[in-house]
Amino acid sequence: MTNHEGPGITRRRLLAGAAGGLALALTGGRLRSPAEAADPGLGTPPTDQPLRTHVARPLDAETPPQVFTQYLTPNDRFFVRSHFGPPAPDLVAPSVWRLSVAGSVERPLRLTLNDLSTFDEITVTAVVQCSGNGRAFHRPKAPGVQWEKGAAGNASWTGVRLRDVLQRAGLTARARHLQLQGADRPVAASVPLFTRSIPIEKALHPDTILATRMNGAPLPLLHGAPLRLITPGWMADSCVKWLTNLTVQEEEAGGYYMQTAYRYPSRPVKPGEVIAPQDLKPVEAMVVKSLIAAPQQGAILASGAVMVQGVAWTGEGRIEKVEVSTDEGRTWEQARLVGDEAPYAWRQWRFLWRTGGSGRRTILCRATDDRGQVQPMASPWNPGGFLWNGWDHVQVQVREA
Ligand SMILES: Nc1nc2c(c(=O)[nH]1)N[C@H]1C(S)=C(S)[C@@H](COP(=O)(O)O)O[C@H]1N2
Ligand SMILES: [Mo]
Repeated sequence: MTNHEGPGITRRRLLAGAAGGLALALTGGRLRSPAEAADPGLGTPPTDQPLRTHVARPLDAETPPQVFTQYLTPNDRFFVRSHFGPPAPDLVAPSVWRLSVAGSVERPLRLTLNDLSTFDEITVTAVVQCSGNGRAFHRPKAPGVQWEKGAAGNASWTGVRLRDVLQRAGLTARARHLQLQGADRPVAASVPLFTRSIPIEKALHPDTILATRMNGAPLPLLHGAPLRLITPGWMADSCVKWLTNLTVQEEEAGGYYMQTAYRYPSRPVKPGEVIAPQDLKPVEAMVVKSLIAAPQQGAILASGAVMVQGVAWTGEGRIEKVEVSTDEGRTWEQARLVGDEAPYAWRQWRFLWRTGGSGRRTILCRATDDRGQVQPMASPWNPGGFLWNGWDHVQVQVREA
């Protein structure tokens, strides 16, 4: 596997970026005490780690990386992304909310939440990740919300199979794509709706679900209540929230959010290059990725044994290994994969680092999946700043014990 280095990106620049502004941005200038730092808090739930807000209205906020010491990301610590904010609550109240299934179907449906509860229930644990997660690390900068590490989370999603609902409606021979529309609306009528579509194969996949619950609790409004789509293994722009309309059709959805936004070049491109429309494909599957959850950026550690921990996941495959480097990528050692393993969830990992010496050190991690995808030092540049999966890095200060 090649290292997809974006043009002009060198390892030195990557590490210089890690050492500079990012360190302070992530710690807010606060450093942990040596006692705190020596114990990264294995397994202990985070207490006071609010989301980091990028945009207040509509809310775009990311999860601080230390929350990823937990396997499941708590609902109130799960990143929030929405183009227009949630619909007015009365539009999605159970008394008025309906799911319409229309288009190339034999029997159009209008389902209440009660109707949906008659289908078999299924729970899938899956990572939901914004396509723009890590956009802040692309060089040159790509326009859009400058997400760092936390526009992703791992949750258990409970609901019914989209396939079962579509089969009740009965697909016709023309069914190629499923268009998805939620109840959220832009403030101005001139702004396009967040209309998306997925290929019918993904819609009929037995793990694709219409979710009403998140981590065992009713789906929060910010995360799409009363109903959202979960496309396990795929980027979150397909996970339409506040879902009201399913339309079976021959073509991909039209409009800005399917035809212009959330597209990725199918060949390497240079920054500023004009890309022909046929060379841009919708963002679909996730790419292999790992993150360091502890120690935190900027931590002060007593020299000795330090437990490094994090998570790793990939789109349609499984995590084979996670490696850690504490010498700026010259040598790599394998981390231990621990905890639950489920197809679309992330895998936790741990690495016991014997620091030796003292001074400023950078911890790097990279994951490999069973399809031979290796997390690259830096991800290929693309105009949307999507699919960042460069090596993760955390910089710490090691002090004589
Ligand atoms: N209806 C609707 N669904 C949506 C969006 C939206 O703006 N409107 N944003 C999408 C994007 S880009 C992301 S990253 C995820 C975010 O899901 P979360 O807020 O539950 O983390 O929702 C997706 N579903
Ligand atoms: Mo997103």
